[in-house]
Amino acid sequence: MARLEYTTAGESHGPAIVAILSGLPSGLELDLSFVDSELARRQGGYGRGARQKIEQDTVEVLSGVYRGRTIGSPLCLRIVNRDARLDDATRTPPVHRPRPGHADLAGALKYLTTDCRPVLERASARETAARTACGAVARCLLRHFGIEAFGFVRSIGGVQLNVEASPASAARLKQARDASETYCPDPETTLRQSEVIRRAKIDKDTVGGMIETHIFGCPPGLGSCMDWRERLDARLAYAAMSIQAIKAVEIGLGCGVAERPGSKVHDPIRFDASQSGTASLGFTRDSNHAGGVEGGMTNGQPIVVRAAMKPISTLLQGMPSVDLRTLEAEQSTYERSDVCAVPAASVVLENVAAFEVTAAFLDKFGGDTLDEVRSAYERFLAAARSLGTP
Ligand code: EPS
Repeated sequence: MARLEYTTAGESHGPAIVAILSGLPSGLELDLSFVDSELARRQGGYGRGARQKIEQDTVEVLSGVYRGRTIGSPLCLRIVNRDARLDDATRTPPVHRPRPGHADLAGALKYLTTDCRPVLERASARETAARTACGAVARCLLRHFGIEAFGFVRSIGGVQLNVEASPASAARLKQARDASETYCPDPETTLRQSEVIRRAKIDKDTVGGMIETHIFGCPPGLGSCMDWRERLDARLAYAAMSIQAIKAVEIGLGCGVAERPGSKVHDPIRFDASQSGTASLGFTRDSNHAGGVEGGMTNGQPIVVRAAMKPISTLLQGMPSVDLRTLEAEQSTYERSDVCAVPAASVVLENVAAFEVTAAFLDKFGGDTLDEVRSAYERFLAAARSLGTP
């Protein structure tokens, strides 16, 4: 069995964004309406630009499926770009004045060109449509095992939500998040975040924020302490950091671990037999500062990943830059863009994090068919629950 993985192709204004996803077992029913609903959420949120009024992202599955179920071969997923105009030089003109913060300058230097257009088209966060689709497909598998991801916006422009997510509060918070135009599960914080975005738009500026994902129901033992490449926290950080505009990633308490003594960081271990039917297998913790990962492996607690998104680097007011043809000082180019894409990024993080958990899940329980995966999973849980019993 190949490891679960995917690659993407496509440019922001090319004909389509595609992904090749391989390593799923056969027999998995794909819930494409769920995948499309995640794509629609990714397009939304207050602060998005005009592009999202043009696109209506839906996924087409071009391979790997027979009568609605996977057959074990690679899936080819396609999301068509309605605003496909890469060959129209009048509508996608060359870009000679790189935007600070975007891929423009570094990419132009790397590819030895004074036209940043090809670089920015590929660097665009439009690619995250494909990444979201792959994560949502993977979640069709996780659901069979009671594993659910919940992502939301923690802060925008410094306006922070002070609510903790837990398995018990997740359903209520999800409802609140889905009613929020900033994808923040609290109406009052949503209003204040929206105001920050509205202000940035008036000021011809942009704003970033913090996004957070919790994954509930993971059994212990996903990931590995034996090989640095298999550490789940490292995989999650890689997936999160590779989302466009992410500049920092935290697991659990994250940067907070540096400020406290060990006794205030580590999560005391207890055993409660009444909880042995849950993902913790009965090993309850007083807190979850570890964010569900110890030694690079899940410990049965919810996985918590947080990421910091910088403000979008296309500013209507421009930024000091240089014309690459003349090397004269100029304001950076303005391209149609978003004022704030933090809500969208929260959907991307939720799905890419779920994808990494699915990959680790299949590393441990993988088989050619979904039934084999289920048997391996159940065998493991039975063995783990019998630990310590005479
Ligand atoms: C992006 C610029 C904007 C965003 C885009 C990312 O696109 P456009 O230049 O076409 O208006 O909307 O994101 C998406 C298209 C998307 O689907 O997320 C950029 O420069 O990275």
